[in-house]
Amino acid sequence: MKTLEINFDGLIGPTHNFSGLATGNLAATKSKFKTSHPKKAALEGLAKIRLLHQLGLRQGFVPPQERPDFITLRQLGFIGNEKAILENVGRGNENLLARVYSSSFMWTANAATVSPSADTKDRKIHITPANLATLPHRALEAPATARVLKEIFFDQKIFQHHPALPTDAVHFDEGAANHLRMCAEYAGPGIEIFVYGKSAVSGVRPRKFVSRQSLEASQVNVKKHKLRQEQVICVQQNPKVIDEGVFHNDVIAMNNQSFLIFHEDAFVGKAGFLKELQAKFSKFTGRSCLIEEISKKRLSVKEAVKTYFFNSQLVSLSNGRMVMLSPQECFESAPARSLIEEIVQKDNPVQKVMAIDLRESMLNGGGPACLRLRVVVNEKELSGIRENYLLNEKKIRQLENWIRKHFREQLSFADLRDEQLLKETRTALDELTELFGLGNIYDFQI
Ligand code: SUG
Repeated sequence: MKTLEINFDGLIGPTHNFSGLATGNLAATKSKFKTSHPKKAALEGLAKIRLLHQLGLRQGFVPPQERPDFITLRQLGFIGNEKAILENVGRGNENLLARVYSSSFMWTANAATVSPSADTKDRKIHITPANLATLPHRALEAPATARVLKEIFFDQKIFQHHPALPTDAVHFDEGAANHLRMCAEYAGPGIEIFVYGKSAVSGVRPRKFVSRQSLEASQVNVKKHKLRQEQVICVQQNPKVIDEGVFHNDVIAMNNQSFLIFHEDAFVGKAGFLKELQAKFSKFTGRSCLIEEISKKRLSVKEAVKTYFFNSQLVSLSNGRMVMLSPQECFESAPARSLIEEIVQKDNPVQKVMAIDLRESMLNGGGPACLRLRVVVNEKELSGIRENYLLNEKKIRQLENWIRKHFREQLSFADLRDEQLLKETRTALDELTELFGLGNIYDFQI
């Protein structure tokens, strides 16, 4: 039976803006209050989807969440009609206004952790939405994410949906951005690597910025996903690199199948980790994995954060070779560019590196790999995914027209107070729901 990886990209929402909400994310902090360009942003995201589709990969999408988030505002005690609520929030609380308008759901690498059936004891695909408990604007996403994932992966005989972990100052979970799966082929067993930044109770941790993933959260995911300990590695991300702006593991390491590329400063206890990985990998796959370690001489952590080299999206083509989709910014940096040239020449599965222009997402600290959630399924399991959320050329064109029709060219922070923006956003989401038959994923009524 054929097994494939489907990338579910988050659609960039009509309220995409720069509010500097993500402490420890240097790009987002630098972009605070810049004018954003929602239409350009969404079209850039869609261009990546189209490219992957044209490369022969299966593509799905996760629709934007409703913004502003009135559910949260009402929970916080705002009453009255929506216009009055918005006026109240807009007058007194800029930070809250920014939070409920954030389009951060677009980075679906943070939507959930997914374990394919080849790894789990009950042979189901396990999905845990991330609680994103570290940052308030991201924590808002979890309930709607859980809902849409259940809608997309509807067949509960195939997909085991878990609730997001409790928000309890112990279990901080940022989803697939801190999860790597090494396998010889998608159909076979994998080694699942859970990268955490701190233990909530003991051990070293960053000094300047927060760590977003806790060991305790990763351990619960391992248990709930019914993974075998022999197929799991929990490794700590180096707190020093978190303090340099590496807020997720996917800013310092990437992988696809048996190929891992990582920065020499990415992990605590690197030698032990690599030894364990090779041992577990060969035990379960009968092969060895291919590891490319990038020295800081080759690429400093600072340059890695600036270019998002490690957030390149590494995908397999039908010929078994790989393509690396790297942020445009890598091609504008001498060290990242020469690294790319070297990777293409070296003896490894990468056939080609392509530049991806995602400037608007990058300004908020999100590169090509941040925008997608990987889901490995075989042909039978594919039938448990709602077709409406899978893309083809026609649907990509429909999405393009939808973006062109509804999204603003630009948005400044002051525009978030504009009641008209709320109306436009509602109309856009309503049309998307109709166009794609998305089911009952939004609470609002037009
Ligand atoms: O959580 N930025 C996101 C970027 C997430 C990138 N994802 C991965 N690396 N997988 C974050 O830091 C900025 C929003 C603002 O400030 O307006 C933001 O949330």
